[in-house]
Parts: sequence; C-alpha cells; structure tokens
Amino acid sequence: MCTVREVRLKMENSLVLLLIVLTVPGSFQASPKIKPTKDVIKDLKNKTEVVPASSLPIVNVTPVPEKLAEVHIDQHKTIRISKGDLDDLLDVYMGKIAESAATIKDKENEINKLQTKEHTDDDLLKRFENLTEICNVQNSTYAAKLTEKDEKIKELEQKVKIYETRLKRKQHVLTELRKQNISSTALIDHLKAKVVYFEGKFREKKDDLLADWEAATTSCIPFGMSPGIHLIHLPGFLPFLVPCEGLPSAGPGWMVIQRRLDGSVNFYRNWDQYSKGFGKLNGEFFIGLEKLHRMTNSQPHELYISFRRFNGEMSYAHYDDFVIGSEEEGYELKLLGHYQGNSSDALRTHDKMKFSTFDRDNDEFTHMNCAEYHHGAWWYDFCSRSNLNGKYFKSEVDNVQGIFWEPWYSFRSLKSVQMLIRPKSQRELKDLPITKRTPRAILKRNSPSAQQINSHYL
Ligand SMILES: *[C@@H]1O[C@H](CO)[C@@H](O)[C@H](O)[C@H]1NC(C)=O
Ligand SMILES: *[C@@H]1O[C@H](CO)[C@@H](O)[C@H](O)[C@H]1NC(C)=O
Ligand SMILES: *[C@@H]1O[C@H](CO)[C@@H](O)[C@H](O)[C@H]1NC(C)=O
Ligand SMILES: *[C@@H]1O[C@H](CO)[C@@H](O)[C@H](O)[C@H]1NC(C)=O
Ligand SMILES: *[C@@H]1O[C@H](CO)[C@@H](O)[C@H](O)[C@H]1NC(C)=O
Ligand SMILES: [Ca+2]
Repeated sequence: MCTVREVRLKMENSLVLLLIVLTVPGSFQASPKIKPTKDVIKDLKNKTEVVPASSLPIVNVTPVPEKLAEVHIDQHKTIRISKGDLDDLLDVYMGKIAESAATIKDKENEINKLQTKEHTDDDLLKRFENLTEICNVQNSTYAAKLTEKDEKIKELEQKVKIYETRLKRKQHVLTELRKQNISSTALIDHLKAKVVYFEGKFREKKDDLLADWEAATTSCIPFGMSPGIHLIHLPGFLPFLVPCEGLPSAGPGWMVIQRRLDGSVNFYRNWDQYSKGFGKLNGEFFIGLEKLHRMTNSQPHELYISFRRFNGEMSYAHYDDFVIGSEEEGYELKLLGHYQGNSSDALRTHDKMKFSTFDRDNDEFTHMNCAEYHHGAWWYDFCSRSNLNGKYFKSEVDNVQGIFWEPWYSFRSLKSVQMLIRPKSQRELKDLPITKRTPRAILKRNSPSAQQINSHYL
C-alpha cells in the first residue's frame, strides 16, 4: 500500500534535485531551461502554502539589470529573476526544506514506530492465538480432570455416607458399652467390697494360723476340750491342718484322724491318696498314712474309736498303743496296745498287718484282693473283722462292703465312726496346767459345722 506520505517524499526528493541544479550557476547558464523553472516555481507555490501565490508579487517583479532568466507568465507578462533574487528565494526554500526534512524525519520515526507497533501487535495476536490454543487444550484437559474429580467426589461422598453409618453404629455400641460400664462399675464396686471383706477374713485366718505356727503344735494337746481345726507342725514335715477335740468319755486333746458320718466323701481310693490323706476336715476325711506314721513314730500314741449305730447306740474301743510303719513297711499296723471299751477288739486280727488298697494288695489272702472285696482300704488279713473305710450305707445293712466293726465275721453297717489319737505321755500329764500358749481355733466352736460334728459324737 502506497501512502500519501511516500508520494510527498518523492516530490520533495525531486525538488531537492532541482534546487541543486539551481545552486550551480554555471550549469544553469550553460543550458537555461525556462519551462522547468516555471514549473518548479508553480510547484513550489503549490507546495508552500506559507508563501501564497497572491502575496508573491510576481506581477510587480521589477526586472533587475543582471538578467538571469525570464519567466513568461503569459503573453503579456514576463518575470525576470536575478541571481540575488534566486539566492534569497533559495534561502527561504532551503529553510522550508530543512523544516520539511525535520518534519519528514519526525514522520518517518512515527511511521517506524507505528510499523514496529504493528509488528508487535501481530506478535501479540499470534501469541494470543497460541495461548488460546494452549488454553483450549488445557481447558479440555482440565475439563477431563474435572469430570474425574467429580466422580472421585461422588465416590468419596458415598464413602462418607458409609462411614457415617458406621459411626452411628459405633456410637450406638458405645452407648451400650457405657450402659454396661455403669453396671460393670457397680459390680466392680460390689466385688471390691467383697474383696475387702474377704481380706479381713483372710487376715483373721492368717493370724490364727500364725498363732498356731508360733505355738509350734505337734499334737492337739494344747487345745484341751475345745473343738477346732489347727495347724500341726512336725519336724521335717510340711505343716497340716487337723480337727482337734475333747471327749467327755475320753478326756481332752484328741486329734481326729478319720471320720465317717454321711457318705459325702468317696473312700474307695488308691494307695497314693491313702498315703496323703483326703476329704473335708469338717466332714468326712482320712488324715493320711504318712502323717500317722510320722506322728506315731515321734512319740507313743493311744487310739480311741467311737461308733454310732443307726439305732443311736454309742460304743467305743480304746487301744493304749498305736504305731504305724513307714511306706516301705506298707504302713503296717506295727503296734496295737491293750484294748479297752464296750464294743469289741475288732482291730486285733489286723495287728502287724500291712495296709492294702485296691491297687496295692498287701493282705494275707493270696487268691483275693481284700480291698476290692470289702470296697475299702484297711490292714486286711483274711480279710477283715473291721472295715471303717468301707462303703457308706444310709441304713443298717449286712454287707461285706459296709462300714463295720464286729467281734466275729459279720458285717452290720454303722451310722458314724470317728478315729482319734493322742500322745500317750499326756495321760500322766493331763492334770497339769497347760503352760503353752493356746491359739484360737480356726474352726470356731460356735460355727455350725463344728456344732454339727460335736452333736454327732457327744
Ligand atoms: C498548482 O495548483 C493548482 C491549483 O491547486 C493546480 O491547478 C496546478 O496544476 C498545480 N500545479 C502543479 C505544477 O502541480
Ligand atoms: C506457541 O507455543 C508453543 C508451545 O508453547 C511454542 O513452541 C511455539 O513456539 C509458540 N508459538 C508462537 C508463535 O509463539
Ligand atoms: C472449556 O471446556 C468446556 C467443556 O469442554 C466448555 O464448555 C468451555 O466453553 C470451554 N472454555 C473455553 C474458554 O474454551
Ligand atoms: C466407665 O465408668 C467409669 C466409672 O464410672 C468411668 O471412670 C470411665 O470413664 C467409664 N468408661 C467409659 C469408657 O465410659
Ligand atoms: C459305752 O460307753 C459309753 C461311754 O462310757 C457310753 O456312753 C455308752 O452308752 C456305752 N455303750 C454301750 C453299748 O454300752
Ligand atoms: Ca490278696
């Protein structure tokens, strides 16, 4: 596109060329060209509005002596221009040209600026388009991502719902647990109170035991006529508990070593259990052969056995010596003293016999297991005239398996039996005051079981 400015520029250039020609007088003189001069002037007149044609007194131009050129304006008028005039004119126009050149320079700068700006605009446009494109790409990417995120959000929302449900359930459970906790706490408090109560009881018992321990009791002698369960401590043997009691017919300080009264404890037991002892100290029990061996070997003992029939008749048997052998000796009835009593000497045939259980046949009957036959455990020979560890019958029966004590071979069962021992030396000392400290009975005299046991035998 060709602009108005470019046209003007061309015009100015040709004008400059023309003026250069004019400034060289020689050339001008050598080939005077009138017509071009006239055109130039006219051109200049058109171009230069500063000097309007009307103010230019071409018509009044006075011819100068030094004839340089003649300008024919029309048929009648001719303008003669002297060199001085031309110089003046030239000065004027040179000024104008310089001015114009400056203006042109300004304009050129302006154009350059505008062109640069246009270039910059193009660049910006391209960049904008590029950015737009990038944006579109990114937009679609983000749109895809957004969809993804939406889905994820939905997923998460579902999860949140699930968790909310779970939380509600947990809260419900927690509420239930809290309720339970309250009742548990009440129970715990109750149990704590119980623990405190039993601790007190235990301490009491412990005190009793300690008292017994300190008294270093080896027999029931220190307890006299008072019934109770006490700790016995033999040298080289673990302490053990035994019931002690006094009998109106036999005196104080007796130790119960065997008791039958209601059939609540099974007495058909093996060797090992008869060696160690079994049962309940405040009910039916057997003290154990090992203890009997230790006690009867440490000092001389006497034996007292009391019987009660189902018709209520009471009787007794007393032996002034009683010694049991060691386990190696089969817990032999090593020594049985003189009999005294109003039942019968039914243990006599068992003197010097070993003890037998169903799993340890030490009897004299080769072809028979007497313990099995009599359903008991005893110092059987051929086999027995007494069977105090036999089977408990609830009424008086004639049965070889029963609890019997007979002068001859008959088997009438008894309602209750009790075997007791006491150190023999006590007989001579029994009227002397007891100087040893007397600990309290573990089983109190007024406790129901003790009363029950006593009423049974007294
Ligand atoms: C000068 O201007 C007049 C009127 O504007 C025009 O008619 C004429 O042709 C011009 N002369 C030249 C040489 O351009
Ligand atoms: C448009 O952007 C791309 C990538 O950013 C680039 O490689 C390229 O040169 C850019 N084009 C223009 C004209 O800026
Ligand atoms: C971006 O993408 C979304 C969906 O694809 C369209 O609705 C939106 O007009 C786009 N925005 C631009 C600026 O392109
Ligand atoms: C349970 O109860 C006890 C006592 O009432 C309280 O100290 C404890 O914070 C409770 N525990 C819970 C899990 O509620
Ligand atoms: C045996 O003697 C005791 C005490 O001495 C007595 O209580 C009992 O009635 C007597 N029994 C018989 C059968 O004589
Ligand atoms: Ca046998």
